[in-house]
Amino acid sequence: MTTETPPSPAAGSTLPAAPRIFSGIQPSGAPHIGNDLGAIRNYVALQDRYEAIYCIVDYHALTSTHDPEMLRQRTREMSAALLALGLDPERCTLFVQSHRPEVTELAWLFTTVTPVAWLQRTPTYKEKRQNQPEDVNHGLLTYPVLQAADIVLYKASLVPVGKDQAAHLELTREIVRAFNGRYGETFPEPQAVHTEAPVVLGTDGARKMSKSLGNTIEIFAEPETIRRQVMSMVTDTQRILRSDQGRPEVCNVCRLHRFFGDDYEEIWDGERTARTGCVDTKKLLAERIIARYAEPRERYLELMADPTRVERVLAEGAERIRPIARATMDEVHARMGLR
Ligand code: AQP
Repeated sequence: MTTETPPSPAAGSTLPAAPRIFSGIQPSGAPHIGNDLGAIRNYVALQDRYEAIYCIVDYHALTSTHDPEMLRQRTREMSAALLALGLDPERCTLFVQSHRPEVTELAWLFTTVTPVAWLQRTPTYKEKRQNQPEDVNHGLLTYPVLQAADIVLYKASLVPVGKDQAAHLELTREIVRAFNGRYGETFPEPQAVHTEAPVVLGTDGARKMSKSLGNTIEIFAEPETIRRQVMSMVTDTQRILRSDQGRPEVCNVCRLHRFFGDDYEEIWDGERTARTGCVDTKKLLAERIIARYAEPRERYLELMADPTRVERVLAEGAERIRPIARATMDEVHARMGLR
Protein backbone atom coordinates (compact mmCIF):
# COMPACT_ATOMS: atom_id res chain seq x y z
CA MET A 1 0.00 0.00 0.00
CA THR A 2 1.33 3.46 -0.82
CA THR A 3 -0.01 6.89 0.06
CA GLU A 4 0.64 10.11 -1.85
CA THR A 5 1.45 12.58 0.92
CA PRO A 6 1.69 12.60 4.71
CA PRO A 7 -1.57 13.07 6.67
CA SER A 8 -2.69 16.64 7.29
CA PRO A 9 -5.73 16.53 9.57
CA ALA A 10 -7.57 19.82 9.97
CA ALA A 11 -6.89 21.11 13.47
CA GLY A 12 -9.79 21.98 15.71
CA SER A 13 -12.54 20.38 13.63
CA THR A 14 -14.80 17.50 14.67
CA LEU A 15 -12.68 14.81 13.07
CA PRO A 16 -13.26 11.11 13.69
CA ALA A 17 -11.04 9.61 16.42
CA ALA A 18 -9.47 7.02 14.08
CA PRO A 19 -8.69 7.64 10.38
CA ARG A 20 -11.75 6.94 8.32
CA ILE A 21 -11.49 5.72 4.74
CA PHE A 22 -13.92 6.19 1.90
CA SER A 23 -14.02 5.07 -1.70
CA GLY A 24 -16.63 4.89 -4.43
CA ILE A 25 -17.05 2.79 -7.52
CA GLN A 26 -19.34 3.48 -10.46
CA PRO A 27 -22.01 0.97 -11.48
CA SER A 28 -21.21 1.83 -15.08
CA GLY A 29 -20.52 -1.71 -16.32
CA ALA A 30 -19.03 -5.06 -15.37
CA PRO A 31 -16.15 -4.84 -12.86
CA HIS A 32 -12.77 -5.61 -14.41
CA ILE A 33 -9.36 -6.66 -13.17
CA GLY A 34 -8.19 -3.01 -13.31
CA ASN A 35 -10.83 -2.15 -10.70
CA ASP A 36 -9.70 -5.05 -8.53
CA LEU A 37 -5.93 -4.69 -8.85
CA GLY A 38 -6.07 -0.89 -8.66
CA ALA A 39 -8.65 -0.39 -5.92
CA ILE A 40 -10.90 -3.20 -4.67
CA ARG A 41 -8.09 -5.29 -3.20
CA ASN A 42 -7.18 -2.28 -1.06
CA TYR A 43 -10.83 -1.85 -0.04
CA VAL A 44 -10.68 -5.42 1.29
CA ALA A 45 -7.28 -5.06 2.99
CA LEU A 46 -8.11 -1.74 4.65
CA GLN A 47 -11.47 -2.75 6.14
CA ASP A 48 -9.58 -4.45 8.99
CA ARG A 49 -7.40 -1.46 9.80
CA TYR A 50 -9.73 1.52 9.51
CA GLU A 51 -13.33 2.54 9.78
CA ALA A 52 -14.12 1.86 6.14
CA ILE A 53 -17.04 3.26 4.11
CA TYR A 54 -17.56 2.11 0.51
CA CYS A 55 -20.12 3.43 -1.90
CA ILE A 56 -21.61 2.42 -5.22
CA VAL A 57 -21.81 5.82 -6.86
CA ASP A 58 -24.98 5.68 -8.91
CA TYR A 59 -25.37 9.49 -9.15
CA HIS A 60 -21.96 9.57 -10.86
CA ALA A 61 -22.95 6.78 -13.24
CA LEU A 62 -25.89 8.92 -14.44
CA THR A 63 -23.38 11.08 -16.30
CA SER A 64 -23.03 8.22 -18.81
CA THR A 65 -25.80 5.64 -18.11
CA HIS A 66 -29.29 6.89 -18.95
CA ASP A 67 -31.30 3.68 -18.95
CA PRO A 68 -33.05 3.32 -15.53
CA GLU A 69 -33.35 -0.48 -15.62
CA MET A 70 -29.74 -0.84 -16.71
CA LEU A 71 -28.59 1.41 -13.86
CA ARG A 72 -30.60 -0.62 -11.32
CA GLN A 73 -29.19 -3.87 -12.69
CA ARG A 74 -25.60 -2.61 -12.70
CA THR A 75 -25.99 -1.29 -9.15
CA ARG A 76 -27.14 -4.76 -8.08
CA GLU A 77 -24.23 -6.37 -9.93
CA MET A 78 -21.60 -4.03 -8.49
CA SER A 79 -22.95 -4.54 -4.95
CA ALA A 80 -22.80 -8.32 -5.34
CA ALA A 81 -19.34 -8.05 -6.91
CA LEU A 82 -17.87 -6.09 -4.01
CA LEU A 83 -19.31 -8.50 -1.45
CA ALA A 84 -18.10 -11.49 -3.47
CA LEU A 85 -14.59 -10.03 -3.66
CA GLY A 86 -14.35 -9.78 0.11
CA LEU A 87 -16.12 -6.72 1.51
CA ASP A 88 -17.61 -7.82 4.80
CA PRO A 89 -20.60 -5.81 6.08
CA GLU A 90 -19.51 -6.67 9.64
CA ARG A 91 -16.18 -4.91 9.07
CA CYS A 92 -17.10 -2.08 6.67
CA THR A 93 -20.09 -0.06 5.53
CA LEU A 94 -21.32 -0.60 1.98
CA PHE A 95 -24.10 1.59 0.62
CA VAL A 96 -25.50 3.17 -2.54
CA GLN A 97 -24.76 6.87 -3.05
CA SER A 98 -28.34 7.93 -3.80
CA HIS A 99 -29.53 6.30 -0.56
CA ARG A 100 -27.75 9.09 1.40
CA PRO A 101 -28.84 12.14 -0.63
CA GLU A 102 -27.25 14.63 1.81
CA VAL A 103 -24.25 14.36 -0.50
CA THR A 104 -26.03 16.25 -3.28
CA GLU A 105 -26.67 19.20 -0.99
CA LEU A 106 -23.03 19.26 0.10
CA ALA A 107 -21.95 19.08 -3.54
CA TRP A 108 -24.07 22.13 -4.35
CA LEU A 109 -22.59 24.04 -1.41
CA PHE A 110 -19.11 23.08 -2.64
CA THR A 111 -19.84 24.47 -6.12
CA THR A 112 -19.90 27.90 -4.49
CA VAL A 113 -16.24 27.60 -3.44
CA THR A 114 -15.07 25.92 -6.66
CA PRO A 115 -13.92 28.07 -9.61
CA VAL A 116 -15.25 26.72 -12.93
CA ALA A 117 -11.70 26.83 -14.35
CA TRP A 118 -10.60 24.11 -11.87
CA LEU A 119 -13.25 21.79 -13.31
CA GLN A 120 -12.61 22.64 -16.95
CA ARG A 121 -8.94 21.65 -16.65
CA THR A 122 -9.70 18.20 -15.15
CA PRO A 123 -8.19 15.53 -17.46
CA THR A 124 -11.15 13.16 -17.07
CA TYR A 125 -13.57 15.91 -18.14
CA LYS A 126 -11.50 16.52 -21.27
CA GLU A 127 -11.41 12.76 -21.99
CA LYS A 128 -15.15 12.26 -21.44
CA ARG A 129 -15.88 15.23 -23.71
CA GLN A 130 -14.01 13.37 -26.43
CA ASN A 131 -15.46 9.94 -25.63
CA GLN A 132 -19.11 11.06 -25.54
CA PRO A 133 -19.21 14.29 -27.61
CA GLU A 134 -22.97 14.00 -28.13
CA ASP A 135 -23.61 14.02 -24.36
CA VAL A 136 -21.36 16.59 -22.63
CA ASN A 137 -23.74 17.04 -19.71
CA HIS A 138 -23.24 19.37 -16.75
CA GLY A 139 -22.73 16.34 -14.46
CA LEU A 140 -19.50 15.52 -16.30
CA LEU A 141 -18.10 18.95 -15.47
CA THR A 142 -19.14 18.93 -11.81
CA TYR A 143 -18.32 15.25 -11.26
CA PRO A 144 -15.22 16.07 -9.11
CA VAL A 145 -17.29 18.38 -6.86
CA LEU A 146 -19.73 15.54 -6.12
CA GLN A 147 -16.75 13.26 -5.58
CA ALA A 148 -15.27 15.74 -3.06
CA ALA A 149 -18.63 15.78 -1.24
CA ASP A 150 -18.74 11.95 -1.25
CA ILE A 151 -15.42 11.78 0.57
CA VAL A 152 -15.70 14.60 3.05
CA LEU A 153 -19.35 14.13 4.03
CA TYR A 154 -17.89 11.30 6.12
CA LYS A 155 -14.72 13.26 6.99
CA ALA A 156 -12.63 10.51 5.47
CA SER A 157 -8.90 11.14 5.39
CA LEU A 158 -7.77 8.17 3.25
CA VAL A 159 -9.12 7.22 -0.17
CA PRO A 160 -8.09 3.91 -1.80
CA VAL A 161 -8.19 4.60 -5.56
CA GLY A 162 -6.34 3.91 -8.80
CA LYS A 163 -3.84 6.43 -10.14
CA ASP A 164 -6.39 7.69 -12.69
CA GLN A 165 -8.18 9.33 -9.77
CA ALA A 166 -5.13 11.38 -8.68
CA ALA A 167 -6.30 14.61 -10.36
CA HIS A 168 -9.79 14.26 -8.85
CA LEU A 169 -8.35 13.72 -5.42
CA GLU A 170 -6.10 16.74 -5.77
CA LEU A 171 -9.19 18.75 -6.68
CA THR A 172 -10.95 17.44 -3.57
CA ARG A 173 -8.03 18.71 -1.52
CA GLU A 174 -8.25 22.11 -3.22
CA ILE A 175 -12.00 22.30 -2.58
CA VAL A 176 -11.45 21.38 1.07
CA ARG A 177 -8.78 24.09 1.38
CA ALA A 178 -11.09 26.63 -0.28
CA PHE A 179 -13.96 25.70 2.06
CA ASN A 180 -11.81 25.61 5.21
CA GLY A 181 -10.18 28.90 4.19
CA ARG A 182 -13.54 30.65 3.81
CA TYR A 183 -15.56 29.08 6.63
CA GLY A 184 -13.00 27.73 9.13
CA GLU A 185 -11.33 24.34 9.56
CA THR A 186 -14.08 21.82 8.93
CA PHE A 187 -12.76 19.00 6.76
CA PRO A 188 -9.54 16.95 6.62
CA GLU A 189 -7.56 16.99 3.37
CA PRO A 190 -7.87 13.40 2.17
CA GLN A 191 -4.98 11.46 0.66
CA ALA A 192 -4.94 8.74 -1.98
CA VAL A 193 -3.91 5.20 -1.08
CA HIS A 194 -2.66 3.16 -4.04
CA THR A 195 -2.01 -0.53 -4.58
CA GLU A 196 1.07 -2.00 -6.24
CA ALA A 197 -0.87 -1.83 -9.54
CA PRO A 198 -2.13 1.78 -9.60
CA VAL A 199 -2.66 1.78 -13.39
CA VAL A 200 -3.70 -1.39 -15.23
CA LEU A 201 -3.66 -1.04 -19.01
CA GLY A 202 -6.50 -2.43 -21.10
CA THR A 203 -6.40 -5.25 -23.63
CA ASP A 204 -5.29 -2.66 -26.23
CA GLY A 205 -2.07 -2.27 -24.22
CA ALA A 206 -2.27 1.50 -24.67
CA ARG A 207 -5.05 3.00 -22.59
CA LYS A 208 -6.20 2.47 -19.01
CA MET A 209 -8.45 -0.56 -18.67
CA SER A 210 -11.87 1.06 -18.54
CA LYS A 211 -15.48 -0.11 -18.67
CA SER A 212 -16.44 2.60 -21.12
CA LEU A 213 -13.54 1.86 -23.48
CA GLY A 214 -14.45 -1.82 -23.88
CA ASN A 215 -10.82 -2.90 -23.34
CA THR A 216 -11.47 -4.87 -20.15
CA ILE A 217 -10.95 -8.34 -18.74
CA GLU A 218 -14.11 -8.89 -16.73
CA ILE A 219 -13.81 -10.52 -13.32
CA PHE A 220 -17.13 -12.37 -13.33
CA ALA A 221 -17.45 -13.26 -17.00
CA GLU A 222 -17.74 -16.86 -18.18
CA PRO A 223 -14.31 -18.56 -18.48
CA GLU A 224 -14.69 -18.58 -22.28
CA THR A 225 -15.18 -14.81 -22.34
CA ILE A 226 -12.13 -14.28 -20.11
CA ARG A 227 -10.06 -16.50 -22.46
CA ARG A 228 -11.26 -14.48 -25.45
CA GLN A 229 -10.50 -11.15 -23.75
CA VAL A 230 -7.00 -12.25 -22.71
CA MET A 231 -6.22 -13.76 -26.13
CA SER A 232 -7.15 -10.41 -27.73
CA MET A 233 -4.50 -8.55 -25.70
CA VAL A 234 -1.85 -6.53 -27.50
CA THR A 235 1.63 -7.72 -26.46
CA ASP A 236 5.12 -6.47 -27.37
CA THR A 237 4.46 -4.95 -30.80
CA GLN A 238 8.11 -5.40 -31.85
CA ARG A 239 7.96 -9.17 -31.37
CA ILE A 240 6.73 -10.32 -34.77
CA LEU A 241 8.02 -13.89 -35.12
CA ARG A 242 7.75 -16.65 -32.51
CA SER A 243 11.57 -16.83 -32.57
CA ASP A 244 11.99 -13.08 -31.83
CA GLN A 245 13.12 -12.26 -28.31
CA GLY A 246 10.41 -10.52 -26.29
CA ARG A 247 10.55 -7.45 -24.03
CA PRO A 248 8.44 -8.46 -21.03
CA GLU A 249 8.83 -5.08 -19.33
CA VAL A 250 6.76 -3.43 -22.11
CA CYS A 251 4.36 -6.34 -22.61
CA ASN A 252 1.02 -5.89 -20.84
CA VAL A 253 0.45 -9.66 -20.58
CA CYS A 254 3.81 -10.15 -18.88
CA ARG A 255 3.19 -7.21 -16.57
CA LEU A 256 -0.14 -8.72 -15.49
CA HIS A 257 1.56 -12.02 -14.67
CA ARG A 258 3.16 -10.21 -11.72
CA PHE A 259 -0.22 -10.17 -10.02
CA PHE A 260 -1.34 -13.71 -10.83
CA GLY A 261 1.43 -15.95 -9.50
CA ASP A 262 4.83 -15.74 -7.86
CA ASP A 263 6.84 -17.06 -10.82
CA TYR A 264 6.63 -14.02 -13.08
CA GLU A 265 10.43 -13.72 -13.36
CA GLU A 266 10.58 -17.19 -14.88
CA ILE A 267 7.77 -16.24 -17.29
CA TRP A 268 9.60 -13.03 -18.23
CA ASP A 269 12.78 -15.04 -18.83
CA GLY A 270 10.89 -17.39 -21.14
CA GLU A 271 9.75 -14.39 -23.19
CA ARG A 272 13.19 -12.76 -23.27
CA THR A 273 14.86 -15.94 -24.53
CA ALA A 274 11.97 -16.79 -26.91
CA ARG A 275 11.56 -20.13 -25.10
CA THR A 276 7.88 -19.23 -24.88
CA GLY A 277 5.67 -17.37 -27.32
CA CYS A 278 3.03 -14.70 -26.66
CA VAL A 279 0.22 -17.23 -27.17
CA ASP A 280 1.63 -19.53 -24.43
CA THR A 281 1.97 -16.61 -22.03
CA LYS A 282 -1.56 -15.41 -22.75
CA LYS A 283 -3.08 -18.88 -22.30
CA LEU A 284 -1.36 -19.23 -18.93
CA LEU A 285 -2.56 -15.78 -17.84
CA ALA A 286 -6.15 -16.54 -18.84
CA GLU A 287 -6.18 -19.78 -16.83
CA ARG A 288 -4.69 -18.04 -13.80
CA ILE A 289 -7.25 -15.23 -13.92
CA ILE A 290 -10.07 -17.77 -14.22
CA ALA A 291 -8.66 -19.76 -11.26
CA ARG A 292 -8.09 -16.66 -9.13
CA TYR A 293 -11.69 -15.50 -9.45
CA ALA A 294 -13.38 -18.93 -9.43
CA GLU A 295 -14.48 -18.75 -5.78
CA PRO A 296 -15.56 -15.08 -5.85
CA ARG A 297 -17.48 -15.92 -9.03
CA GLU A 298 -19.43 -18.63 -7.20
CA ARG A 299 -20.20 -16.22 -4.35
CA TYR A 300 -21.20 -13.57 -6.90
CA LEU A 301 -23.68 -15.91 -8.59
CA GLU A 302 -25.14 -16.87 -5.18
CA LEU A 303 -25.57 -13.22 -4.24
CA MET A 304 -27.16 -12.37 -7.58
CA ALA A 305 -29.64 -15.18 -6.97
CA ASP A 306 -30.56 -13.69 -3.55
CA PRO A 307 -31.20 -9.98 -4.17
CA THR A 308 -32.94 -9.37 -0.82
CA ARG A 309 -29.73 -10.34 1.02
CA VAL A 310 -27.78 -7.70 -0.92
CA GLU A 311 -30.55 -5.10 -0.52
CA ARG A 312 -30.51 -5.63 3.25
CA VAL A 313 -26.74 -5.02 3.41
CA LEU A 314 -27.10 -1.81 1.39
CA ALA A 315 -30.07 -0.53 3.43
CA GLU A 316 -28.27 -1.19 6.72
CA GLY A 317 -25.15 0.51 5.35
CA ALA A 318 -27.02 3.70 4.40
CA GLU A 319 -28.73 3.77 7.81
CA ARG A 320 -25.50 3.19 9.77
CA ILE A 321 -23.83 6.30 8.34
CA ARG A 322 -26.87 8.57 8.55
CA PRO A 323 -25.69 10.14 11.86
CA ILE A 324 -22.28 11.00 10.38
CA ALA A 325 -23.88 12.63 7.34
CA ARG A 326 -26.38 14.57 9.49
CA ALA A 327 -23.67 15.80 11.89
CA THR A 328 -21.51 17.04 9.00
CA MET A 329 -24.43 18.84 7.37
CA ASP A 330 -25.43 20.49 10.67
CA GLU A 331 -21.88 21.74 11.07
CA VAL A 332 -21.73 22.97 7.46
CA HIS A 333 -25.09 24.76 7.76
CA ALA A 334 -23.92 26.53 10.91
CA ARG A 335 -20.59 27.53 9.36
CA MET A 336 -22.17 28.83 6.15
CA GLY A 337 -24.98 30.73 7.86
CA LEU A 338 -27.79 28.60 6.48
CA ARG A 339 -29.81 27.59 9.53
N1 AQP B 1 -7.31 0.47 -15.24
C1 AQP B 1 -7.30 0.74 -13.94
N2 AQP B 1 -6.16 0.57 -13.23
C2 AQP B 1 -6.14 0.81 -11.89
N3 AQP B 1 -7.23 1.22 -11.20
C3 AQP B 1 -8.37 1.40 -11.87
N4 AQP B 1 -9.60 1.80 -11.50
C4 AQP B 1 -10.42 1.81 -12.58
N5 AQP B 1 -9.75 1.43 -13.67
C5 AQP B 1 -8.47 1.16 -13.27
C6 AQP B 1 -9.97 2.16 -10.15
O1 AQP B 1 -11.15 1.46 -9.81
C7 AQP B 1 -11.94 2.28 -8.93
C8 AQP B 1 -13.35 2.33 -9.42
O2 AQP B 1 -13.37 2.98 -10.68
P1 AQP B 1 -14.75 3.41 -11.34
O3 AQP B 1 -15.33 2.26 -12.02
O4 AQP B 1 -15.62 4.07 -10.40
O5 AQP B 1 -14.36 4.52 -12.33
P2 AQP B 1 -13.27 4.61 -13.38
O6 AQP B 1 -11.94 4.90 -12.79
O7 AQP B 1 -13.74 5.65 -14.30
O8 AQP B 1 -13.28 3.14 -14.00
P3 AQP B 1 -13.64 2.82 -15.45
O9 AQP B 1 -13.64 1.37 -15.67
O10 AQP B 1 -12.73 3.63 -16.31
O11 AQP B 1 -15.14 3.33 -15.55
P4 AQP B 1 -15.84 4.21 -16.67
O12 AQP B 1 -15.38 3.63 -17.98
O13 AQP B 1 -17.29 4.00 -16.42
O14 AQP B 1 -15.41 5.63 -16.50
C9 AQP B 1 -11.27 3.65 -8.90
O15 AQP B 1 -10.53 3.77 -7.71
C10 AQP B 1 -10.34 3.63 -10.07
O16 AQP B 1 -9.20 4.42 -9.88
